[in-house]
Amino acid sequence: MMETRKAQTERFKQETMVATPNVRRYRHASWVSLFLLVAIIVPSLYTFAQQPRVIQITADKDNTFKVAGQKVPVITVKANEVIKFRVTGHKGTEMDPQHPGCIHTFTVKELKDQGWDVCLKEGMNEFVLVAPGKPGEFKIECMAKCGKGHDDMGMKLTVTE
Ligand SMILES: [Cu+2]
Repeated sequence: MMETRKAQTERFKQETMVATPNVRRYRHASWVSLFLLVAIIVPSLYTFAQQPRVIQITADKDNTFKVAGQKVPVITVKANEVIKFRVTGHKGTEMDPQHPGCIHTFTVKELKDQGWDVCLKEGMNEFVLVAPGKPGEFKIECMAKCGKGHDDMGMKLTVTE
């Protein structure tokens, strides 16, 4: 028996109606996964871009601060810059009872209240500090009497615009 045009149309409608939701669901799913992918990647890129700069310093056993590649250690940072310090500490010749447990300290007198006063231990000391908001010259000093050379144990901190 020949299928009438009406019947054909009817059958087509039915097939389409059955097929459409699946396609829609599939399309929907791929948009969701694309969205999830973007939602995961974008924040991680953002976080990566926000990582603070790392500055490596040694607070050495001869009671000096050292920065690799610099004869006279100077640290230059931007105003309000967030810096991650990695300070390797080596015990000097004396321990200061005034600073129990600290082989040296990493101190900027004017910035003590902003966290720039860190007790250094033997080995790796990692800490994050925020540079002051205004340009200027500061001195990073050791406040723990660590033996010969302690009085000169310091390094320049330059804050630029
Ligand atoms: Cu010292």
